[in-house]
Amino acid sequence: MDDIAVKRHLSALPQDVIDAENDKLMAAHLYDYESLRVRLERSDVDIETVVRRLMTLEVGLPSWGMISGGTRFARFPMPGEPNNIFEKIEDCAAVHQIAGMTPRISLHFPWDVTYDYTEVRQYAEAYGIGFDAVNSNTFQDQPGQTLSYKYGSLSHTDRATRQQAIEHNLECIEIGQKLGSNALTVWLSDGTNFAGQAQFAETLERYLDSMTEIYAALPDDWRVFLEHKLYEPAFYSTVIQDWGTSILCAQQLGPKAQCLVDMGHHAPNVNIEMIVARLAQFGKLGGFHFNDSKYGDDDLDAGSINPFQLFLIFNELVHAEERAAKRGAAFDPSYMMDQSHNVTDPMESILNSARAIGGAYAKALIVDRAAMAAYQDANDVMMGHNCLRLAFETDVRPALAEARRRKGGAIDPMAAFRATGYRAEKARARQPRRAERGGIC
Ligand SMILES: [Mn+2]
Repeated sequence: MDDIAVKRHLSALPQDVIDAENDKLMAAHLYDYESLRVRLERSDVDIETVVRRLMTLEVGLPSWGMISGGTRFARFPMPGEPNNIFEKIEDCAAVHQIAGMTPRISLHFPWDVTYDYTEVRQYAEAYGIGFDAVNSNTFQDQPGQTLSYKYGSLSHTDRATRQQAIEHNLECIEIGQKLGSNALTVWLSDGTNFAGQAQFAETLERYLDSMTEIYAALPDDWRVFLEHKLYEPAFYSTVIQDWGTSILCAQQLGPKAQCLVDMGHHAPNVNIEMIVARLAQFGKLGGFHFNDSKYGDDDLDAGSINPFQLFLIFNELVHAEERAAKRGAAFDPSYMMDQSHNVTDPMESILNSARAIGGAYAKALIVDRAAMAAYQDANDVMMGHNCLRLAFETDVRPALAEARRRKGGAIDPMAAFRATGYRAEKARARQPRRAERGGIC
């Protein structure tokens, strides 16, 4: 097995504690890894190839997910939560040190507004952390804001309110440029609660006019992600309510506009993997917000409710990845998490989600695609289905653990994180947060 990558950055966690935890597990890990290697070899799958591809998987972390989330009823903060952007970056770096697959943080404005972005960038770079898409926020009014978003923002009936929302997005792009980000995510909460409140067509026209101005301000190497959401906070209609409206708008805006799929932003039982396939086929799959849900937009930990769905999504992503590679085409969706951690330590939830996302990717990588294609051509339904079932039922944890270990991370993420005593130390060192509202989008 390959050597561990050399560390070139500041460590948020004591590396010797992680290494000591790995030492304890190493004999068992080697045995499990060898068992999986032999098992995969029987299916002509090279475990080294799987591990190397797993090592390329990168998922951005939401800055708002580093603190306890909440519902519209309450938020219950925990001791040791980060109080500012620097502490959020430190937590992100700690997660990345253990998981080895979360090298970027996705900021949200104005929640993450600060006075010196050069300082923020340098601080993050010292930890080896970069910046994912910046997120604008026109779904709530900020202190001192001139015009209200109560009845909408980018699609508002009032030109001046739309202009204010446009300017906020332009400011987000400017901040993102200072940080070295290269994408803007726009989730629009605009919509209606009553039939007759607004005209669907005119509202969408106003949104497109606003987005055209934002699009024009994108630097050459930037993308804008349009994040659709079925409902909430509007409960009768939402302007960008599904992937259909999203792709129509992205196509109208131009090549830099792509669609972002948040797993929780669909009606229950919607075939999300099929949406992924459609968007990828037409070059409009821009990004992902991983999470899970049981009823609606629950923002639960990725893979905690329906791991099979997560696997099926990665099955489409791997298929799209390989399809694009064959044609020499680009396929580079931006993977991010968007979760609300209400009753767990946010860092532990993120570590578990990283494991679920990596596991889904690993299982998708071992699907026997040639066999599945042959079964599909022959209309052998059961055997085609079993190609997916066999991969899904395989315990790929040793491959995932090995990918983490080679990046200096932990064989057992949760055990290593708890062994560092990081949260308890931060509970002593950091100011306690007030129980103000949480933020999810
Ligand atoms: Mn989202």
